[in-house]
Amino acid sequence: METSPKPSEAPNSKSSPTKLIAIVVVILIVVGVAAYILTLPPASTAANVLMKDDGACAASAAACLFSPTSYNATVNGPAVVWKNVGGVPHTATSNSTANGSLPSFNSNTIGQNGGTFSFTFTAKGTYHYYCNIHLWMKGIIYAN
Ligand SMILES: [Cu+2]
Repeated sequence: METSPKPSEAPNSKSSPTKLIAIVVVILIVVGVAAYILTLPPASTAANVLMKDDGACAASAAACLFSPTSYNATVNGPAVVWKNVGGVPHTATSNSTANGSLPSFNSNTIGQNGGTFSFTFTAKGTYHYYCNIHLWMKGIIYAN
């Protein structure tokens, strides 16, 4: 009876460092995977309209534009996705004066270097919109 615990202690004392190493390895793997996921670029969103600029967007600069200038959207989706591929922030803001009673939309500021905004058009019509930061940037969405 007294001798039986002694053999079981020996494997225990050997397995403790092994368990510790295993735990450390698991932690390292988890931390490594988490760091990898966190440093991945955001999933690329398929954009329909790109916001382009020359990095300055001086008043009335032709280099600042929505591309394409006009885009055909489908009512009730898929959503239209704007992507800012320029070097300064932009917005996609509906021109409620020109659009009358059509639903309005406003992206608020879309960050440069890849910021996106999506909007699903729910009513057929011609939507004029502009950048609220650079008022000379204008675009049209034809929702059908
Ligand atoms: Cu802009």
